[in-house]
Amino acid sequence: MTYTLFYAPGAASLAVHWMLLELGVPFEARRVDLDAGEQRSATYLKLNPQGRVPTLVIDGAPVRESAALLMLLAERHPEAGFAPAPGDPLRARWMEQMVWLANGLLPPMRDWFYAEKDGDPAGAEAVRALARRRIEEALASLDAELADGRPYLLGETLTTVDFLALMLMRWSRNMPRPATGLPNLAPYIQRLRARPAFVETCRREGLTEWLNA
Ligand SMILES: N[C@@H](CCC(=O)N[C@@H](CS)C(=O)NCC(=O)O)C(=O)O
Repeated sequence: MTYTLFYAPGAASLAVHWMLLELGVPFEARRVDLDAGEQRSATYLKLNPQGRVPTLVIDGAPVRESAALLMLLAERHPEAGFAPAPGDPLRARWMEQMVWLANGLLPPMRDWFYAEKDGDPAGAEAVRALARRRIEEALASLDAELADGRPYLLGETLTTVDFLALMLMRWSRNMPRPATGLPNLAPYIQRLRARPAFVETCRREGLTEWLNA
């Protein structure tokens, strides 16, 4: 079993990088310089035709999409318990949350950051306004889920939902209403950011913002 993660600091690869460290499995991490356009090099496009990170090469085969990678890693390492097993009553909610984060929160985040690049710069402000509304609604809904005092989004157990959600919450740090400003998300974020594997991920990626004091 070999893993090679193609990542960029703080990008959609962060959740996968963090999960690999939580799992404690050996892997190689290769940085992709997005500012230099390395994601569009012929070599990288062979691994990831969309020119995006993350890509995780598993035993020689490239796999893309952060949420899919988290779910796949949970399946490959069931002993870690980062996903409810088939038949577990929480399994449906886990799938629902993973797809909703990937489908409902990640796309408006992309729109917020890439409005000019992905679309017509003349319409970027309108795209960003809609993205902001969707992001704030999604963060409010995550905040409401934690209102019963549960430590993790699925309940008592840390799962891939938390890896994906925290990465997305981190992206809100310079937005008008960051996740850290919500009453139930604030302690949740503190708790997850204290995990040694998260701290180590930030150290390896050279991230100095959004750490616990
Ligand atoms: N749906 C993808 C999104 C990946 C994505 O948009 N990655 C960004 C960084 S956060 C990227 O590679 N951007 C470089 C570019 O678009 O040129 C996933 O979840 O893996």
